[in-house]
Amino acid sequence: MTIPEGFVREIRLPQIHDPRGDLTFVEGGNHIPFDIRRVYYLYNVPVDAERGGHAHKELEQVVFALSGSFRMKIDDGHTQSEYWLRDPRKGLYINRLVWREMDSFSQGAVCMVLASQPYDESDYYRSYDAFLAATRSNRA
Ligand code: T46
Repeated sequence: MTIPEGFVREIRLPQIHDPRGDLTFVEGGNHIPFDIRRVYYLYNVPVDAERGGHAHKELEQVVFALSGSFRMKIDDGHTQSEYWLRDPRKGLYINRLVWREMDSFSQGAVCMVLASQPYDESDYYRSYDAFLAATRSNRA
């Protein structure tokens, strides 16, 4: 996963490896560029499921594939890109005002998300047109 700086970027976590297996940790105030206010995870995801399909007004997040893999399609209102998450040491930081769609989940995939705010439905753009209008006025 090679990701340019901008609306998304890679967050790389430490890995402690020994014969018993691997250990990775996340420290608030160190590895994540915001105060972690919420953690949630997606699991039991059918392989043909599509999730996301929205953007956030203020929320920042870092998304990890703790197990298995999935694809994230990212759109900043100008450029589209896609990333495969498959390494539990590597997260995808997603800034505010970024449209995301997730699919191609492997069997048993687990997605963990660290978020900068508690859940708030009013923070969502679930309409792509409303998202595009917001990016245009934000970046004008
Ligand atoms: C994102 C991707 C990666 C809650 O009650 N609390 C929560 O913290 C979350 C995230 C969701 N919900 C409720 C809201 C909906 O009724 O759970 C339901 C499913 O949420 P949603 O359709 O938004 O789930 P995803 O998987 O499409 O999107 C989620 C996050 O919402 C989103 O911010 O980036 O995961």
